[in-house]
Amino acid sequence: MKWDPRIEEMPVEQLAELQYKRMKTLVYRLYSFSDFYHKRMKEHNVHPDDIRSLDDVKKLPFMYKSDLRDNYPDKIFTASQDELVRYHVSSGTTGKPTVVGYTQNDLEIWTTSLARALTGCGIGRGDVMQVSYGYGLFTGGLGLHYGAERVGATVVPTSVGNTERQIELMQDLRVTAIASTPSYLVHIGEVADKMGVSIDKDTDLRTAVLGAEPWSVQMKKYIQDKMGITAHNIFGTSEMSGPMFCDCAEQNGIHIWGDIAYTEVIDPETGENLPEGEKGELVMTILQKEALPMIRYRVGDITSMNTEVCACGRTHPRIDRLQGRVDDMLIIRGINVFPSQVEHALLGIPEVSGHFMIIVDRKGALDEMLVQVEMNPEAFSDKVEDINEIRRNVSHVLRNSLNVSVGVELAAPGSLPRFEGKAKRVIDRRMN
Ligand code: ADP
Ligand code: K
Ligand code: ZN
Repeated sequence: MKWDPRIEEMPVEQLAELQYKRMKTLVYRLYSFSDFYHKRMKEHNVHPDDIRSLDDVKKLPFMYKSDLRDNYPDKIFTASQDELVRYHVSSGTTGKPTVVGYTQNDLEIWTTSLARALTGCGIGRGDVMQVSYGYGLFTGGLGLHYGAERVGATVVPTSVGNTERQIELMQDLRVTAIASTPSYLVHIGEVADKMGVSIDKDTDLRTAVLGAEPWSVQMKKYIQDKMGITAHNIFGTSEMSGPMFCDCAEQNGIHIWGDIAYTEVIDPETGENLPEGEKGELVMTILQKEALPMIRYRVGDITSMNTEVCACGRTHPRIDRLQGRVDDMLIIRGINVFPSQVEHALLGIPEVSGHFMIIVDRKGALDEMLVQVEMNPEAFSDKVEDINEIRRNVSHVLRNSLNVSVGVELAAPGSLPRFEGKAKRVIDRRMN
């Protein structure tokens, strides 16, 4: 089933032609109307007239997450306040968040993209879809919510948390599909087991669209074989609008809608484009975005590209399951966390020092993050109440700045490792 077969099955040459036209329009528009892009293109000695084919896109400069942070909150926006209808906020690399904005048309394209994605997973009228992504500043909840309504599914907007209640509702409302992080779905399965409910046998849940964090083929197998749910892979970042691209019934790569986005995979060291099938850093240009345009955005995820027409008939390119990141971003329960954010937050607390370690592990299905931080010698005390008070404060500050709960352990001054050269502050035990 396809939401918009005319577009989704568009002949490859025609799709390339459309991409080229949109790229050209975008580049001219931004060269003329965006100070940021005008300057960036000038610095790289490229003029819109230099783009004479899709291949010439290589000549255009990259855009980075740091550009969004440096232009906080909205200096790169190309829509006026009158035209903006929504903001979402995501994590930056240094504790400063990045803000993305949407015009009505941007929301429409995002929703359309999800309508195609969900239809491709067989979700539509008659389905009851539980949206167990967080609703709020993150894009997952609201994005999937409107996408599911668009295809005519009945939405149960549970958001994340209160898992037992989610399982009761799943049964009572005969939920057939769910959107969540893969680890949260496995957690739901474990809680259900404890309640004596088998997701496979005692619920109607058959389809899941899972994303916001890397997940392995083994995890997919577990969800499909043990929980009896077809596990689709959905991908996107807030800079693109949010989750928007998904695999289809073939479950063999994520379709990136070519009329909406132009995809490249590059060598992260040299910036050179890599041949199809080779693994590298994902770079995306969103061809139709009004409020926050993105040309050659360095997404940071590692994947490879495949432009072969899919067995489902869709002609749009696919990317392979994402294999982690080129930078040090951690994803904790779907939430992006940079170690530099932790550092930034700790610097604001007088009782602790800048020496810290982050230990990430998985308790059951869920990520647990522990921050060990040294106390400052002046604040060091042997009174348990004092220590507990400081620890509570540190966890509170971290929770507020990272948007995710973390465990905190206070260490004695001088007790944590010191590093020569690049500090290795993260121990990630999740893949063991
Ligand atoms: P979201 O709100 O959808 O999590 P963010 O912009 O906060 O969007 O996070 C985007 C990042 O999340 C991606 O760059 C990627 O690292 C990770 N991510 C999202 N979906 C997937 C997926 N299906 N597989 C692996 N990683 C993913
Ligand atoms: K994420
Ligand atoms: Zn397909």
